[in-house]
Amino acid sequence: MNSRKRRNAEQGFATRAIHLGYDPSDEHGALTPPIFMTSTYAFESAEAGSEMFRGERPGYVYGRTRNPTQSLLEERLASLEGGERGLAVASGMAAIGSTFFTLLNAGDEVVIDHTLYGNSFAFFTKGLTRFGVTIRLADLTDPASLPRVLTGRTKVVYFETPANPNLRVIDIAQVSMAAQAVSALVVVDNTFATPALQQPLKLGADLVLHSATKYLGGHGDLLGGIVVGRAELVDRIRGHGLRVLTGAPLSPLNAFLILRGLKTLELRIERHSEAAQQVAELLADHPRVRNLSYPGLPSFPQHALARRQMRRFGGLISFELDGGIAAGMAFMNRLELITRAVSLGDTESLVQHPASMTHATYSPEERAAHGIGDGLLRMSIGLESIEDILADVAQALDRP
Ligand code: 3LM
Repeated sequence: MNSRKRRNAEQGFATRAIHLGYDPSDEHGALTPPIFMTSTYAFESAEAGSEMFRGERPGYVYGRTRNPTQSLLEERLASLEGGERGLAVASGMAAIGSTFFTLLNAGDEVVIDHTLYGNSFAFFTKGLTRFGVTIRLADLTDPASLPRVLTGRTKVVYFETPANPNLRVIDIAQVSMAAQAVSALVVVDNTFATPALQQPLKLGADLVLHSATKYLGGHGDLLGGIVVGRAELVDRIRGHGLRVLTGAPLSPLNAFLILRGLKTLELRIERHSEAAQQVAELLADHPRVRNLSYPGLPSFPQHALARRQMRRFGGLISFELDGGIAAGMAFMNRLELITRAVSLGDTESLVQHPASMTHATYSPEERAAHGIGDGLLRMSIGLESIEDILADVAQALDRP
């Protein structure tokens, strides 16, 4: 490591997000890291290739497992999350798949919080259960419930905080302590908060994963996923889960775009959080709004925990309107600036209806039991001028 790279490792969050691991003098002075658009790598000799395959010689072999543009992204994300090693893959679901196919065997048990992104919930309850894995659901907002579902077979405890779509906040340190007591690994989906707001590894989690499609990329123009944690664990996920089982690497172009997104992550999250706080306050004062969830509101049930655990409260809000699903749909259709679309964390403000969209994988009974109301709406507050976002929400609420 040259001196510039060494210095990077000790610098602040935004500095590392912009510089860490890259020295322009290594690449003809190019300010921006190059995109290595290659699927395979030439071996210096036949023997060198064989040695690389045996892991006896460092170097790049084939793009399904490693690529230099990805490596830079992995190094930066690992630093921002406070972990040893990162792994970049094709999507958030690829991160979840590669991780769990590596960690689990038939007969193992996984504890999941009952509120997860719809396809993550389906991955566990409809996917892994086909292969002899038992899934136990828990309400992890109440850590006292955890010992009741942990058994000698529990391999992993998995949750999102804040959770998709209703933003429930889970105490990472408390859940990690309880899981450690039975030697279970804790895996946290940090997509909603990003490392700019919380770093689960520092609170006791073993692995953090992301849909990089959201805030990390930040511009709604790519799909990607990231896993970060101890080198031993992440190397296993790369060598087995990614290479052998999912075969879903991130493209070098998308690695480049996520590196570009990371440069403004801290700035963007500040602005998303500021705007969302203002929209949440507007909604809190409106007589037609019910079940409003935003961790930054003093009325939010876990506001004190959110304040302890998060630096700010992020860009997502969920709520229902008087009149339920029909009123919610009408509100969505009246919005003029805020775009009707799934996904989140983009520069554009987005609104969607979880029961019929992102969480349609839950049965109506599961949604009812897990606090995902049929009329619930989820907004991802973007980076447009805050007064324009507020005006759009206000007109859609008040127009008959
Ligand atoms: C969504 N979410 O609109 P990808 N973890 C979390 C997520 O929110 C998501 C993933 C993992 C949404 C996507 S729904 C058709 C669109 C907390 C995705 C999965 O595989 O990169 O989409 O990540 O809530």
